[in-house]
Amino acid sequence: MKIVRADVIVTCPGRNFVTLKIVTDEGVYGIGDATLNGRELAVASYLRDHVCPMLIGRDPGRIEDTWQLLYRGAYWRRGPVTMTAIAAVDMALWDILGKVAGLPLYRLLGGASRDAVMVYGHATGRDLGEALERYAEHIEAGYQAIRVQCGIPNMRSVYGVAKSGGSYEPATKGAVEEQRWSTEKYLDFVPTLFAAVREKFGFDTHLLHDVHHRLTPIEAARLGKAVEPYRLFWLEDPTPAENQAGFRLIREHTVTPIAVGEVFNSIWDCKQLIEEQLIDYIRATLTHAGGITHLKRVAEFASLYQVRTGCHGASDLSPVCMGAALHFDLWAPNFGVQEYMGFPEPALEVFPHAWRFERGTMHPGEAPGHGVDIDEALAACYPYESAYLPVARLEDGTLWNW
Ligand code: KDG
Ligand code: MG
Repeated sequence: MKIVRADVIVTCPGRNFVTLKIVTDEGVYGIGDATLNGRELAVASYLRDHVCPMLIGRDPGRIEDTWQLLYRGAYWRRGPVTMTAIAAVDMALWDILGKVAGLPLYRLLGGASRDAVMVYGHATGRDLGEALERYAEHIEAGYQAIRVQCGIPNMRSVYGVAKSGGSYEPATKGAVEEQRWSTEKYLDFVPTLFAAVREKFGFDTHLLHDVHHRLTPIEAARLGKAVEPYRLFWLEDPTPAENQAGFRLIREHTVTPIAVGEVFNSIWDCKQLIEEQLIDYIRATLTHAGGITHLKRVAEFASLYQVRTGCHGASDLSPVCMGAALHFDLWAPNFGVQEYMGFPEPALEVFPHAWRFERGTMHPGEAPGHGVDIDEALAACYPYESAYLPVARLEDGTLWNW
């Protein structure tokens, strides 16, 4: 079997997605997600202009060799654009392998380690009352794990909260949105939020929260310590992770579990964090961290140190990533939880899928491969729309981590 075509499809059914479709001489094809939020066209070009021509004529079954070729062969290793492009190829090749074998991806990986995948949903409110209402709705829908984010008194905007009170989408069309941030106001308020959740709903649900890189290590340590009584499932991205050793400071002060890694693109981004057991959950995703071949390596390495997976699953990772991630989660022996934000309705139509949601858990389905397809004619009805992630500034105007 040989690869005869590799096409990049850019579409915006509610938000932008980049998809790679690899077609073989036997008519079997596979698809992979190549979406890098706010930088979509860079990956599309990397694939179209540099990677796709290299794939023509190759045996689609040589997945590992193709991964090594694209990683080592580029000479310029790692980085989000490169690793997202490699991930898309890898995902599409595993999809082809599953279709050829007539088996769902999770069975190729070694079979199911559990009956279904626990997912966490997002309860977000512009104020405490609204956040508690959304939390109650998630319990009603059967979620066992719920992330809570909430507007901060006297702060104009905050990460993770939709302005309209509907579902949250950070990318904005047109100009880059500037948000303001006050660490002091946030740290003063956020323990109140967790206290209110536990007081109203008890301790039966797993409670998660995303700090979104906003604190310094010592501030993160203070927060982790302050919220210990509310027994969080995890505190996510408490501080930027370029300096992996910085997490030692957090660990020295708190037993609140830490989750990191949605912006990571290779095992080298988390090597020290995992080896020194500075984190509890690794959040790297298939799409941004080199696909199934590489994330499997990360998960296996993490398992040696009792670090569990908690894959990023925001709505800017396409339904293709979601499908593949659910197979990965069903297999991974050290799985922790999977993020699930849902998708805009048109996106679900453009990407017909075998996965299903049932009362806080998901299953990838039994279709061969990863079980997600693309309706190209429908995708063409939603052309790309330029959109950017916001930036954050401190109240005095200093640019901060968004
Ligand atoms: O593109 C950026 C989003 O994926 C990110 O802001 C979402 O932090 C996020 C999360 O935990 O889902
Ligand atoms: Mg996050």
